[in-house]
Amino acid sequence: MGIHYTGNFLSWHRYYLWVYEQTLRNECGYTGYQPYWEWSKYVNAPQNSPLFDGSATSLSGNGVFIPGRNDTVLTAVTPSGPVAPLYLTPGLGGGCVTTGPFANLTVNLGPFGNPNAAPGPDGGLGYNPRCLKRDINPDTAQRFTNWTAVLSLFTQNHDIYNFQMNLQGVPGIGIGGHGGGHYTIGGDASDLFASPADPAFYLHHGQIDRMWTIWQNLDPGARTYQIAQTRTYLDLPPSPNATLDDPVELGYAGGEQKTIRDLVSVVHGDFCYIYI
Ligand SMILES: [Cu+2]
Repeated sequence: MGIHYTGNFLSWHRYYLWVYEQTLRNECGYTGYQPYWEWSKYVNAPQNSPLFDGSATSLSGNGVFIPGRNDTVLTAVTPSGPVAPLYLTPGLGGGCVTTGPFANLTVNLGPFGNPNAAPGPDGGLGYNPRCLKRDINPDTAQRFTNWTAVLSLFTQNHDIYNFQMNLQGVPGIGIGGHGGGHYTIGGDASDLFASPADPAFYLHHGQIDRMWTIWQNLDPGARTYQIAQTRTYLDLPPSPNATLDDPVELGYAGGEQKTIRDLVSVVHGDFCYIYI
């Protein structure tokens, strides 16, 4: 609960992605790069995109369609109280992923914090092997990740607080590109804790990281080392502002401890990459 709506949201996820990419290379013999998913490119029919069309070169297709489902209701509590709920229509799937390279992939963690699934054993933190589910949702994609919405992140946000709030979604107003991508894939990818079990998570967060990099590079002198927000989710409970010297760690997922300062630049710290 310390990596969303916090000062380390962008840096923590950048580091997590980088450790994943390093692991693919160093332990699995992968020689490529970590790609990203430009949401707006396939916003009208993400289920038919090269990422999700179920072909051999995709990240597998949609989940099996389950008819007759209700809207997903998203609620949030902010320091000034509960906000109006947001309603997302059901997507085009909802069941297990059965096509493409990740057909029959097993997800072990969760559900946890997934409005469409009851918590798993131990409140969602226990071992719970089951199929990977998706519910690809063009309606959610068009609402939150259309090209105008993506572009406005750069044209409307002149400090990191507003940028990262609008990217994550202002509670009660929207879910931003971050929530938009998670809920466009749906199923396990919209689970607060289990979403990295869907390999598409890494392309979604590659895009998040790309958005941050582009925003920083519009004014690198002023923006690269800008951070905002505190150390707790929406500052609940209240906590100090995050600082560049705050430690960043991935726990069981690996990697050594870093500071936010080590992670904010893609070329000046430990990293050496750009987005093209
Ligand atoms: Cu995310």
